[in-house]
Formats: sequence, structure tokens, C-alpha cells
Amino acid sequence: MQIGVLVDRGGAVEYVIAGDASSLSIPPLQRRRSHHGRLQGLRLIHTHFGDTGLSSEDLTDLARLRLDLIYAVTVADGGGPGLAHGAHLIPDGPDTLAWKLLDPVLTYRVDIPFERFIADLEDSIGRMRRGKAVSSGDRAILVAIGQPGNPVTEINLAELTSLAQSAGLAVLDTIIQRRVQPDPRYVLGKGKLQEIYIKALAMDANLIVFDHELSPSQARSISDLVDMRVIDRTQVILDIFAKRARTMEGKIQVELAQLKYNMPRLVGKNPALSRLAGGIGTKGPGETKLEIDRRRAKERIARLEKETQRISAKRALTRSRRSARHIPVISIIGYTNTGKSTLLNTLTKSRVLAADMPFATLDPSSKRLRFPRDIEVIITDTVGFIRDLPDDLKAAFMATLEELSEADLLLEVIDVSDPNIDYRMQAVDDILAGLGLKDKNRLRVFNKADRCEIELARALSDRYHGVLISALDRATLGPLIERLERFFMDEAEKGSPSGGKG
Ligand SMILES: Nc1nc2c(ncn2[C@@H]2O[C@H](COP(=O)(O)OP(=O)(O)OP(=O)(O)O)[C@@H](O)[C@H]2O)c(=O)[nH]1
Ligand SMILES: [Mg+2]
Repeated sequence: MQIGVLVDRGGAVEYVIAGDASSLSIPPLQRRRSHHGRLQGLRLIHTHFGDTGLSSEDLTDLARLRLDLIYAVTVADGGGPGLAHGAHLIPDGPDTLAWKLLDPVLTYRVDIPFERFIADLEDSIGRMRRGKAVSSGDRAILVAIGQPGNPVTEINLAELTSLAQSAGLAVLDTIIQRRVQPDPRYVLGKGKLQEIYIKALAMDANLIVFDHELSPSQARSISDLVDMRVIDRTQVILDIFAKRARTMEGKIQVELAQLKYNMPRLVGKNPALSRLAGGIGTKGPGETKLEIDRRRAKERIARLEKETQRISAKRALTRSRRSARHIPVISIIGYTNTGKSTLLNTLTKSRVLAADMPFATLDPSSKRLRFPRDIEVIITDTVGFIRDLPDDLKAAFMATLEELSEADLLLEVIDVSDPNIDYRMQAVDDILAGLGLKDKNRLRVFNKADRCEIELARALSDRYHGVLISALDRATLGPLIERLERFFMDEAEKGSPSGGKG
């Protein structure tokens, strides 16, 4: 007959189950752990006769009971343990789990660092759920403070609208609250906030989004007052980033930013708390759930930070190899959605994702570019800039932005058809200053010339000694390529002993 044991996280056997020749029926388990997407805290190890691996009933039990892990140990000819067939659950979307089969190994070779394994697994399950502030289908009202009719306020609100849409929200209405200074407690006046809440209810919205960054205490006061989810622009940006990150590196950076942003907001009443809550393997005595959540978040942050340092170091190595080979680097920068990736694609005939939405690009990509006069450079596309990028996000993307400091040339792409061009050029200048990159060689490229009055575009481009292009149309890139080529020839002259020094 089959014999099984259910083992808890501490390694103690909780149940011993005797089945029949081909199956095992697990008794009803006490629900010992608060659920919230967490696992049961028990792993099942049981015997199988013959050479059979996990059966579909086994896998159903795994999923139904949310076991930590399941193993079937086959019985070898002499009666001893043969192969161990294992499986565990993995996240498969915000609300679904799938199972993953492990390669069968000889039973005495099973070697899983269990504590670490289960902490990582529960982290990744929790992450699927907790990470996102919004889900597509959410219906939102957007709120900004400022002066109606004031161009800056209008620009900010329009930008928030496109961010919200890019995050998958339906934007039902936008509201500007006339105010010079945000209210320290509620951002808006208390009365106005209640008014907006009622309006939101009437429109069947389920979310209010503030353009203004909410401090943890503001978020708390507001959610005490209105019974609806309230988030800010930063959370919308974080959600977009989480959705777009493709590489491991990008994902780590986004998760780090999310944790750092959410951590101070982990407070008693916050509904985000229940989403962050979960079972914990090594619970210290007397710790409240809140303390445990904070501790877990801290530990995870520490782990991810180490990881980003490792990535940084790796990138630095790649860069130094590159510079050892004297291949110059151009970094394409600029406000989001200005056409950076399109330009990279057209210049290098590649097919990096370019799309009409903020933050289409998150993960940098580098390509080689050979000029007609046989100069070769590396050209890198980066994440777009946006005004008021929260510090945590900036920090998380440092590894990507570090690259910029070693570029030989920053190619700033500007959307010349943008009615808010001055405001956005200023935002880019501010961000570069913040990164200590203001004095770097920079060439301004005025893109989307096809979309506006050509005289106006040319005047602007001339004012900044820039180049006018339409990145979609390779035929317009001649002057840009020439400028770049000239720049690198001059640089080579300066650098080589036969040049500058004579
Ligand atoms: N009309 C016109 N559209 C352009 C031009 N260059 C880019 N676009 C469009 O502008 C949108 C954004 O282009 P991307 O290349 O994704 O912009 P990006 O700067 O890489 O944006 P992020 O990566 O999201 O920051 C896309 O819909 C492009 O097709 C151009 O010269 N003319
Ligand atoms: Mg891009």
C-alpha cells in the first residue's frame, strides 16, 4: 500500500497516512494558515509502487490543498527508495497557480534548501498579487491640484491620463482642484474630497488617482475618509513598469522600487496590508503581523539590492571591455514617447519595440552602428524620462542610467510636434542635472518633423544647434549621420597622439 507523511515547515511530521495499493486519501486538513494566496505549510512525501511518477490525483491534491511541495518516492527492486518525483506550485497570473514538475532524481540525491526555496516561492506568489495597484478594467477618476486653464496643470493632467490609460485604466473623468498648496492632510480640502468621492460613486468608478504624490500619512487619512481605493501617479508609473519589464534585470529593479514605495505605506489600516500579508516560516515570538511584513519586505529589499549591485558590476565589466576596445558609445535619451526606439531601429535597421505610449521601453538595448566612413559605435536605447520621477524609481534604475555617465555622446530625442516642448525639455535638463550629466556632450535631435510646421521646427532646432529628423523616415537621417560621424572623427583626432597633441 501507499504510505505518506505530511511534514511541516519545521520538518516535523504532522500526519502519517496509509492508503491502498494505488492511492492515498488525505484527511481534511485544519486550515492553519491565513490564506491570502499562501501555501499550506505542509509538504507531502509518499510512496509509489512500480516506476510511476506523480499521478494526476497527486497534482490535483497539490493544487487543491496548496501544499508546499509533493514528492512520490518509487520503491526500488530491493525494497529501498528509488526515484523521487517532485512537483510544486508556481504563480501563473495574478490569481492562478500552475504546477511545475521537477526532474526525478534518486531519492538520496534530493537536495532542496527548503527554507530558502519556500521563502522564494511564497515571495513570487505574493508578488504576483501584491505588485499591482490597478488592474485593467478599473474605472478611475483623476485628480490634480492647480489652476484650471493653467497650461502646466493641464499638461500634467493630460500626461496622467495617458499614463493611466497605458496602465490599463478607463479614465471616467478628470478634475482640477483650484489650490495653491496641497492640504497637508488630505491634499485637497476635506469637503472637496468628499465631493469627489460622491461623484466617483455616482459614475461607478472604483479608483481615485492623484497626480500629486501621496505621503504615507496622506494616503492613510484619505482612505479613512473615502471608502474607495486611492492611489497616486507614482503607483501608476510603477504598474506600467511592472507590466513592461521583460528582462530579469528590469523585473528586479521594478520590484525593488515597488517594495521601497510600499514599505512605509505598510500600516495598520491600509488595505494593501492584507495583500502583503502571508504565512511566514520563521516567525519570531511576539511579533505582530505588521512587523513580520515589514521584516520580510526589508529582507527582500536587501536581497534585491545585492542583486542590482551584482548587475551593476556586470555592466561595468561589459563597459570596460568595450572601452578597452575603444568602441565609442552613443546613448539615446529623452522624454518618454519621443521616438527614441524608433530612431534606434531606423538607424540600425533593428526591431526594438516602439509604440505610441509612455514607457514602451524599459530594458535598455544596445546595437552596433557603422558609419559610411567606417567608424563603428555602439548605440544604446534607454528608458524614457518623465517629470517628477520618484526618487525610489530613479534609484532602482540607476544601473541602467549609470551607463549614461560613460557614454561619449548623449543623443537627446525631442518631439518637436509636442505642444509642451519647452516644459519637457526643461524636465529632461533637470533629470540630467540630477544625474550629474549636464556637462556631457549632447546633441539634440528634433524628431517627428513630419508632424509639424517645418519652419517652426527648423527654427527650434537651429536655436539649439540641433538636427531635425523624422525617425520613421530613413531618408531624413542624412544630416544626423553626418553630424555624428563628424563628432566621432573630431573625438578620435583629439584622442590620438598624432591628432591633438601633434
Ligand atoms: N509621426 C511620427 N511619429 C513618430 C516618429 N518617430 C516616432 N514616432 C512615433 O512615436 C511613438 C513613440 O515612439 P517610440 O520610438 O516608442 O518612442 P520612445 O521615445 O522610444 O518611447 P518610450 O520608450 O516609451 O519612452 C510611436 O508611435 C512612433 O511610431 C516620427 O518621426 N514621426
Ligand atoms: Mg522606447
